[in-house]
Amino acid sequence: MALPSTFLDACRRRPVTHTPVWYMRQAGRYQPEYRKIRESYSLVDICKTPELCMQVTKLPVDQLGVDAAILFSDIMIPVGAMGVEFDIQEHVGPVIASPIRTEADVARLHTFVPEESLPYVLETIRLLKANLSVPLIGFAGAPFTLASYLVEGRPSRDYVKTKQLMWSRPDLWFQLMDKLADSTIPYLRAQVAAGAAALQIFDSWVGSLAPEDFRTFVLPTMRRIFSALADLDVPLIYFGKDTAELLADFTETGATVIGVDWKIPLSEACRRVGREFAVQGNLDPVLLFAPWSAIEPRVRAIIDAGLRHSGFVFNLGHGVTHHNPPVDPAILQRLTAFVHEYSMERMGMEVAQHD
Ligand code: 1CP
Repeated sequence: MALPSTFLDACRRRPVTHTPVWYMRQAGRYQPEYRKIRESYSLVDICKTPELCMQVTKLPVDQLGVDAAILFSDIMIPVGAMGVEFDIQEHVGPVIASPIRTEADVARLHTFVPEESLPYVLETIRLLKANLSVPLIGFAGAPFTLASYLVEGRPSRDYVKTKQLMWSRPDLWFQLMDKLADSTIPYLRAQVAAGAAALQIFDSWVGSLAPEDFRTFVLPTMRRIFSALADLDVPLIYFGKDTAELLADFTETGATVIGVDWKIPLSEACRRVGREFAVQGNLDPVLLFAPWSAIEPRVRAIIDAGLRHSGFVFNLGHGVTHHNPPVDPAILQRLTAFVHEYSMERMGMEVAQHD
């Protein structure tokens, strides 16, 4: 039988005794233990070594006391299984050997059988399932965000080539989106079959689109993906940065939990999303470099708004920022404890008022 989980309950908009919390990029460079492992292993090496990958995934759970783990992997891993050669470069991010821009490039992309092409990912999930005390979140990159790397060839600021392809060759654009969706669906289903208890789709850069373009060029594919996952009966989280003006459209994707970045007050995000969806967010990740006296009132405001909504998961508005000097892990530990204690106190006050 599945263990009780405040994270899963909150995602399903069920009553909880405290607000659950996890952090995007909770495993990574800010941790001295991760930096140490990275001296001997590349990111892809870690992903391909289940024992090590389990250890890296578990680290923040043991150290911070978060309510969920997220599989340690990268959105580019399944793209490699589609036949794309890439490298994750230090201080840059994913770099593609030959960017995907023509009909022939798109034709070369192939779907894959997760158990055959990415057995190590599924083995890691099975190990985690047996060794974790909290639910594991599986994930994938959304087609738009993956396409942004494939088409630009590397991280981009303005997505000129991506949008050019989208507007000049909508037929080819949809072929690319379809191929990415055709791989993403079985990949995410395989993660759940191996033991993932929730799924998050990272559409990190979709906020670069005007709402009209989101609806035309992205929404149909996202609907197809989420509807192909609906029968799994696990929470389906959809997250992107700079998406305040897209939140209402996000509710039409079939996701059940909407991720929110920090550029919109959580109360307003909840209003835009409506009561049928849980929300997740939304502390500015750069606040983790500020003194606690600056952090605490912002966290209280987020929790106060989240508790008025049905279904709330505390998170950052994007991943833990990689910077030198790095975020102090002790701050994340303190933040986690504070979210738990403050939310419990607030819920206790509400119960008392109703007595
Ligand atoms: O080598 C390293 O250690 C470099 C940093 C790093 C890490 C820790 C990269 C390169 N990927 C990862 C792991 C990773 N990537 C995780 C697991 C960690 C966790 O959350 O605990 C996850 C969920 C991702 C997903 C990912 N990769 C996203 C979506 C989330 C987000 O941050 O928006 C994206 C956009 C990527 C691409 C990518 N991979 C790595 C970097 C530095 C980037 C971003 C590059 C850019 O700015 O465009």
